Amino acid sequence: MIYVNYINSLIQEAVKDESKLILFGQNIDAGSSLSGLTKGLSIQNDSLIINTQNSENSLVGVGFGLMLNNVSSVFFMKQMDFLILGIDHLVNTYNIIRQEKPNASFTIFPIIVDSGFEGPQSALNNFDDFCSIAGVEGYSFTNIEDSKEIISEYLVKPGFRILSTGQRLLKEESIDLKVIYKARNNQYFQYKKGIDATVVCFNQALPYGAILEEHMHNKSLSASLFSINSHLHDDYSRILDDISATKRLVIIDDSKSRNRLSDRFLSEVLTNCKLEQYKVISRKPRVDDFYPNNDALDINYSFIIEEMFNGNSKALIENSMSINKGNDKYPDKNIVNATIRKNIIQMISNGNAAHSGSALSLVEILNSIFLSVNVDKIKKMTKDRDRVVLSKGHGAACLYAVMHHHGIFSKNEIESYFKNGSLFAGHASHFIKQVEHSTGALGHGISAGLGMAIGSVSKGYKNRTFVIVGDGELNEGSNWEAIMFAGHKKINNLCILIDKNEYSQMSKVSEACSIDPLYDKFIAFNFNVIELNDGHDEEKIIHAIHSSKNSLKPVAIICNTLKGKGISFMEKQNIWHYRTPSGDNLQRALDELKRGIK
Ligand SMILES: Cc1ncc(C[n+]2csc(CCOP(=O)(O)OP(=O)(O)O)c2C)c(N)n1
Ligand SMILES: [Mg+2]
Repeated sequence: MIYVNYINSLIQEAVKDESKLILFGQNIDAGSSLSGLTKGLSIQNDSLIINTQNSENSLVGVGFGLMLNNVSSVFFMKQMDFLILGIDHLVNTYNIIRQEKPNASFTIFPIIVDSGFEGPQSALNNFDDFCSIAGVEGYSFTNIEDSKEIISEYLVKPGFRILSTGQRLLKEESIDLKVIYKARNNQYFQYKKGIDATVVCFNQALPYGAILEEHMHNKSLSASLFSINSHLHDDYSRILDDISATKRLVIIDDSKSRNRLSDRFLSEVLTNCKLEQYKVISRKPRVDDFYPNNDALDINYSFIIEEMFNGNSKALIENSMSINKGNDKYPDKNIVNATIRKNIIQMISNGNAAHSGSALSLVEILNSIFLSVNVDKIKKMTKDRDRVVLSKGHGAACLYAVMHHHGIFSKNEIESYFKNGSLFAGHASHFIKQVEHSTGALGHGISAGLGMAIGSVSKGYKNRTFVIVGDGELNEGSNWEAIMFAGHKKINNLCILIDKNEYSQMSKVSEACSIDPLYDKFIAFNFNVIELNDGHDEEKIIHAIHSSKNSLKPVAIICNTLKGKGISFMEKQNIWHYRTPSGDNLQRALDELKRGIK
């Protein structure tokens, strides 16, 4: 069975008989994004399933509030990096209540996005860091047996914890390994007992450990195999005894944490055990980790075995990925918006990516901005350039295609979109020189743009900062803090453009959590507001940008747009938030666009 379906069945089982349990998160009714993790949940009459908006900080607070009111809940989250927004609650609110040992249960269940392509904001495979900052219990799992033990034990159990697994594993067939020992509180599991070496896996690395054990077995060597499931330190004496007997240790850790449990474990081993040989297979923490890499480790098993049994050096083996930084040729072309749309669709289709609808609604907004700014300064990245921050970073295909249209990126570069090793990742990435800011986790662009705008005022630059947000994105509370501050300080070189296409990830914004009346809200926050009924009318957008140049307050331009604009069967069809155009769909889209390209 595919692992995501298996985990889904465990969740179903764990919640079905619970009374007065609240399950919440974005689109959890529909399976929690498209992974299917929470699809088809059936619950008791007095329990609730609540589809929420994306506002992770507040929702973590809600979970703790429920707990304080003795109500149990599970918060399902699409990506672990979104939980960063909730870190304040994880540290502070939880600190207040952790001493009380509440009877209610609160579990956060995020997925670690470790399959690359998504962009720097999503490259957070740092579960150890999370648990160590906040001192919270965290468990990861990788296979049939440990998932079953952990989910059935902890999904609904008094107290608070985070449970997680990796996106890469979810897509694969479930791994079936026989457990021969389970440590107290599910801290770790043992899968094999051997005499020649001990293999200890951290984070989501067990599948590599199992392959290594198999390779050893084929060479008539036997290894003990352990996987550490808890991300907080524990008593490892049984593993230390095993290592003392085998005298050979391999540690495999596929996380990107800087504060790794495996480092602490190794120092404990080196203090307590006499080793003949050891190897640590992990990433050396470095800035490249935050490039949009696939987090899979590339392990040369024969080499490791050779080194373990015949090598001299006790070495750290680093796994590195190559990054394609693109080339610097910028063709100078004139392209109409239909061509920009054609490029977007081809980029998304070739990369097998998503977010067509989100990119298509942005075309005129972004193109109008680039038609209004000094592109040459952006190309050269002068200090006084106008700054363009695409806060809804999942619309990156449009940003890249528009910047290509303005001669900033080459065709080759944008064609590498969403391909392994390319910097042109699925979410806007500032590892590309002319992209102002990395976004993708929603709710970050306005505050970063506000800082840029204030910075310009302090330096005396005459430039403006443009931030483009989605309407669903405005559900994030962090936006409103920055909006309030900008209005209060009258930061008039900040211009926010809202792509108001009425849809969020899967539902309508008005259904998930309404942001209306948006015009009045911005007025109340001391902004000058311009609302455009047709957010695809370039002349009007450009006029709004120019006419607000001398505003004494920050500016908001509300653009009423169509999600999927320009391709008839994508317009207002939110399935194109995720679906990749291919085959007949692709052809139909390109045919429709061809008519607009003359
Ligand atoms: C902090 C955070 N929470 C949740 C998500 C998941 N997410 C990706 S796109 C999206 C919908 C955003 O809707 P909107 O801003 O209206 O953009 P649209 O796709 O409609 O252009 C959501 C919730 C995210 N990227 N970041
Ligand atoms: Mg929207």
